[in-house]
Amino acid sequence: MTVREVNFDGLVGPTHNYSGLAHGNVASMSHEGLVANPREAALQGLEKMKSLMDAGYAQGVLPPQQRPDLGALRELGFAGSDAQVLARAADEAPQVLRAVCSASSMWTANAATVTPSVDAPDGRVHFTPANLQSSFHRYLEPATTGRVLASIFADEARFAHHPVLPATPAFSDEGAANHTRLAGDHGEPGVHLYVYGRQAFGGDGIAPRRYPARQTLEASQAVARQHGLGDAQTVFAQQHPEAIDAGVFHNDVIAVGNGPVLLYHEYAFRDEAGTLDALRERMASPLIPVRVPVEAVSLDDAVASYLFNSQLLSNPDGTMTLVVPGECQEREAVWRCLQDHLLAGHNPISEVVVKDVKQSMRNGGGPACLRLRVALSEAERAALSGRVLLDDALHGELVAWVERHYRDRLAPADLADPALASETLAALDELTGLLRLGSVYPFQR
Ligand code: SUG
Repeated sequence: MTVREVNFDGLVGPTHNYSGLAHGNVASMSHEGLVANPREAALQGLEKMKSLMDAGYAQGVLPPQQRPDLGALRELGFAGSDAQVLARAADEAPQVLRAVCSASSMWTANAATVTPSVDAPDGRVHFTPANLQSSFHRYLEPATTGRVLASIFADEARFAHHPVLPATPAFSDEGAANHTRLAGDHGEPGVHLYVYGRQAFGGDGIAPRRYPARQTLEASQAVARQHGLGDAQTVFAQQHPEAIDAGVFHNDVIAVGNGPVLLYHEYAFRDEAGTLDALRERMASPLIPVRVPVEAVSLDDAVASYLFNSQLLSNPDGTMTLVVPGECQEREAVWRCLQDHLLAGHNPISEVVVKDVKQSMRNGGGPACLRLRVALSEAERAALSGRVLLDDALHGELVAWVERHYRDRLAPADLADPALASETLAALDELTGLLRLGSVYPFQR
């Protein structure tokens, strides 16, 4: 069975802006108020997708969400016409308006956790949308995420969709950004590494002090249970609290795995040796750990460059390509580590590709945040609904769609403009036709 990983990238939505909404995410906090360029952001994302597609990797696309989320504003008591709702929110609760305008669904690594069919007892691909309850702007995502995933992965004989975990701190779930599947090859049975920041019930209480831990052990365990994974297939490891306090708000900011390779920073796990041992005990193929010591790359350099928020991709000849953000070139220690330690070392990484996703990076989203990995067999790929696998024609249509609808300047103050809301709805209505997704947005229902 040929199983390939498909990277489903989130298309950046027309309301992309810098509102400083994410506490503990250093880039989001430090870029608050900057004027964003939504058009450039979407085109940067599409360029990344196209170049990876051209290089032979399977590439998919997921649509942005409906923003501003007028339904959320109405639930919060803002009443009247759409324009009145926006004007009242802008006047009485500007922070709430910023949150309901966030284009944060672009970071599809947080959309869901996915288990490939080869690992699931019922032979189906399993999905759980993440509740993203740690922040209000992201808590608004899972309902639409669930509808989008159900519309694309609609064949019930092949795909299983689970409910979002209870949206409460004990089950705080941020999806695939805290989940790594390790296996000799994508088609072989894998071991699932779930990384959590804190334990809600019991435990020894050791947790970050400065910034929130966004994933709990209990949430990760519940996802593994929903997907039918047993002890022999799962490892639960606590993230190093110091890393979270330095701005590592997801595991994918400090580690990335692919096939048998786990590329990670010395401060990724609270118990590094125990985590590697537990993986080795369970894996059928030898684990290939690639460790970056703190002397080579400090936590600050890791957070600023997003070295570990890279995509590690398998090539047909057994080598791997690391897709890093442009910011890695700007930090000397990081660039040196890439050349001297990673490329020159004994590991399958044979190529580094640099991508410019600066618009997303300023909100703390690198190449790996922008994609949800779904390993699919040929038959599963053929069973997808909608038009979401990228080819030249779809890429061209999406670029033209962005150029037709997106602004090239958006400051937080512009979010109150009622024209932005109507422009966005017109764009999204056209997009669901283009991607053949049906009525996934609240305004279409
Ligand atoms: O949840 N930023 C996102 C970035 C998510 C990155 N994803 C992964 N690491 N997988 C977050 O912190 C900032 C939005 C703003 O400030 O306007 C934001 O939500």
